[in-house]
Amino acid sequence: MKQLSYILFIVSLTHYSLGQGSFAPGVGHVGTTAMHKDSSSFVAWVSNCSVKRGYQQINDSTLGKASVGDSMEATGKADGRTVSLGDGGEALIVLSQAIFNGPGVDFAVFENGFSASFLELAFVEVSSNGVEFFRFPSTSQTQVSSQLGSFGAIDPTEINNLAGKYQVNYGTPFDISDLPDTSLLNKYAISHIRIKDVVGNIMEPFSSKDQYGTVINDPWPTPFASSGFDLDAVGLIHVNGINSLSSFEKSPIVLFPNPVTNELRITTSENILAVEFIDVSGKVQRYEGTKIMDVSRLKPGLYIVRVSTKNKVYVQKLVKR
Ligand SMILES: [Ca+2]
Ligand SMILES: [Ca+2]
Repeated sequence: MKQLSYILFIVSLTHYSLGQGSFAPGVGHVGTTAMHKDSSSFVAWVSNCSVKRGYQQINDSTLGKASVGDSMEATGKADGRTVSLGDGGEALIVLSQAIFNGPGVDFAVFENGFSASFLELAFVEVSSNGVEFFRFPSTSQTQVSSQLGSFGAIDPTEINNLAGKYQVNYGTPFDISDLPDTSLLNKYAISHIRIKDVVGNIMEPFSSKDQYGTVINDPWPTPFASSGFDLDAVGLIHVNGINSLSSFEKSPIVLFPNPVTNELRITTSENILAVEFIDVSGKVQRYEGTKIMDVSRLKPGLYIVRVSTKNKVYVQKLVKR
């Protein structure tokens, strides 16, 4: 719900003061975790999306469902064009190549908020089998004593692990490490991402709650065709088996020998800035800029090797014996 709300927002000039909450601040402030769409961390963008729309306004089905945008608007690089999910609506992305829990954040979700404080929020969930989904543990410290209103302001420092924390062109990052360890989720082969609109209504039975059971206050009511979370794009950072990703060139990196015992060589015409070895528990060991390295100290097992050059990141699997 952006066009109408923009005008009303300017008129109402709602303010938020920085630093009320415990979490990272908005774009342009020290300590923000917002990721610009041109960040070289993104190695791919999701290429498909299906949407289950919610009602424009969950307590009044006569208004119909949200209808702005097509699910294709959520594919490709973030461009400010979006699909509106409606109250409680969902977007499901089936990844063409699985993503994995690498060092730091692993993917980022883009919305089209037009300011640092007009935010529409969504839960983010992932799955490695398409059946069991696990929700990132979210926190909202926004007051719950009064409904925010259709154009209410949210302080991003009061929001964590909810998509929509940051404004247009800036993704909200997610780290798979934040999810619980369970045999039902393979953090090295995440195949699905699901994004579910936070219903802003703070009253039962409609309210959405964070990981602590606290109600999440979000702009509402929303009697608009563009109601709810507006999904722009999902940028991927740690992608397994890069070769079949259309947006990625075939890797010119070769690791040998593979399996390796003592000395590993990396052949590439590019300058290597860093090499990281990520084991199945997510532990990272880092080597700086070298093409021949002694890996005899690595414990035997399967590793994901992340090779960073000036412009790209290449990912290959390696077996250590
Ligand atoms: Ca991670
Ligand atoms: Ca888009």
